[in-house]
Amino acid sequence: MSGRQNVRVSNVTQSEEAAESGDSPHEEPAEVPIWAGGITGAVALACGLAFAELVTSIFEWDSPLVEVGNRVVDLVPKSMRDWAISTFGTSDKVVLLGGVSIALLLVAVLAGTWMVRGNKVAASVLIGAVLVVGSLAPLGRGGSGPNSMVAILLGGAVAIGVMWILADKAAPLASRKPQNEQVATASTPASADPEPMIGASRRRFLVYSGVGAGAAAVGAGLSSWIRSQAAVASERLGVDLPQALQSRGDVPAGVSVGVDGVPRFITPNEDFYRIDTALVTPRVSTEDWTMRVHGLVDNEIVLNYEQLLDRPMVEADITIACVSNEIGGDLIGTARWLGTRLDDLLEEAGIAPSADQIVGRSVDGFTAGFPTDILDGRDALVAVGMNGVPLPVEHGYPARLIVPGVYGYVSATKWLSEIEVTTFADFEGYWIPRGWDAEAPVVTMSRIDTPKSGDTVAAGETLGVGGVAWAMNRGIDKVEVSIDGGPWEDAELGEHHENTTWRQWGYRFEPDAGDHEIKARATDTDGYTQTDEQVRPGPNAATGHHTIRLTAG
Ligand SMILES: Nc1nc2c(c(=O)[nH]1)N[C@H]1C(S)=C(S)[C@@H](COP(=O)(O)O)O[C@H]1N2
Ligand SMILES: [Mo]
Repeated sequence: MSGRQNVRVSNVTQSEEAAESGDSPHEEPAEVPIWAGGITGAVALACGLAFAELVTSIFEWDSPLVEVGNRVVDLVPKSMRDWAISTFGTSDKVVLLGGVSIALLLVAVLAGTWMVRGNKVAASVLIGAVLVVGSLAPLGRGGSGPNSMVAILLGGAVAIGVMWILADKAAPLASRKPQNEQVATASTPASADPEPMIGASRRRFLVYSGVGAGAAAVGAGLSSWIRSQAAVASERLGVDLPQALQSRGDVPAGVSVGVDGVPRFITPNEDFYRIDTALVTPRVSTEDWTMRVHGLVDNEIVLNYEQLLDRPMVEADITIACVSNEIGGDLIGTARWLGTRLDDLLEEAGIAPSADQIVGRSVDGFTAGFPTDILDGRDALVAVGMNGVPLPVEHGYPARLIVPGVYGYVSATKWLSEIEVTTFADFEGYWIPRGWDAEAPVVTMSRIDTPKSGDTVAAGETLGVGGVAWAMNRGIDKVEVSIDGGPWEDAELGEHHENTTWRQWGYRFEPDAGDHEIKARATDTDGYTQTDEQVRPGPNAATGHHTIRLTAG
């Protein structure tokens, strides 16, 4: 250490060095190289822009860059605007945003260079001026106005912060490499040479710059992804669904059993249960969407969204349910689905005789398969509509499978991208290796929706007990109720609608004062009555009678 200091002091004073290297002796003795200033400015700008874009994309505000670009368009003379449109055509937006970005980059490089060379005041004034002008640009022209202003100022703050950090890391780069050979020959250890120290500083500066640039890239990528998600939601609002060949007409009023507290026969979309393996709901634009029917088929079929909508459409009221529903649980819902018939589509494809499984594959990698012989004429659909609107994004927009009579995990693939005809021996759907049965017909079940377990009701007054029962694709024949372990009594049933839907039931009685236990059980049209054996879900659906306890007082 002392050796090196001796060398520096005795041999390499800074003025000597400057003179030897031919620089003007009147200049600042050591300056941070210009490239470091450029990088500082560019990285700071990228971080600031990415931050502003990210914030605005999260809050669904307009992009500040686009807002500023729009203001530029407002300000330039019409003749220039016309010239730009005629010259650049549909790329005029890209050229405009590119122009704004390049202008910002030049300013940032200049500010960065001043900053690293110690002209912090000049750099701050320059950045401040650009921020004031930029943040005023979105005001008063519709768009996100004040929100964009806030975003630009926040982005500016981030840019300034990054610039300070990088300027700080750039400062050591000002140390000069000694010019005279004496240093190298001064028999000092290599580590005493300032050159490696500059190398280390340079590396540190570049690492910080790289981290900043990486963060900016991640932020920019994230914000553009968020915007594309929002774009799918708004695209969906513009979808015009075709009419079904035959309209079903309204669900008859008689399906309702008229007991308060029993859920609506058709479940509103916003109340419909949801089961997704994906952490983030896939957003699939119809622009990029196709569905391929392949595997053990004679003819592969590939459909885009338009071609799918051009196919004959049918409407069907179908209840779907989740196998992991607990007794009394609410993982079940009924909707009026609009879609094209799966059996017709597969007939066009031509299923090979060796096939025994139809697998739906989702864009998110989820798969679900059911036996080919399920397609016995029932209304299995490639669905595009749910209760009169395009499938909600969470329920599989733009297309999903709906197959009455089997649980969702083996059939109801959302964000459908492929239908593969295969065999059970060759392929297992997503949940099968995870311990669930490969075949999963819906188990006959009933649920008491009202009253709720633990309720207190009026003694001696008529109490409406009610709920739903389901045995999809067979249909419900009977629901019975047992009070306090007494005999099974027939409940009243809502009008039969379709075998593919649940059925409402109700039972009225006058409870005596005291505690009561109410059980329900359903019988399907095959004559099967729900077993009392209590089994939790897995590897197939739960069984047992839903039982509630209440107090009359
Ligand atoms: N892509 C995909 N499709 C899927 C699932 C899933 O996790 N991912 N879950 C399935 C299960 S287990 C059920 S019960 C139904 C639920 O459909 P819903 O969320 O529209 O109610 O979707 C099925 N389709
Ligand atoms: Mo499920």
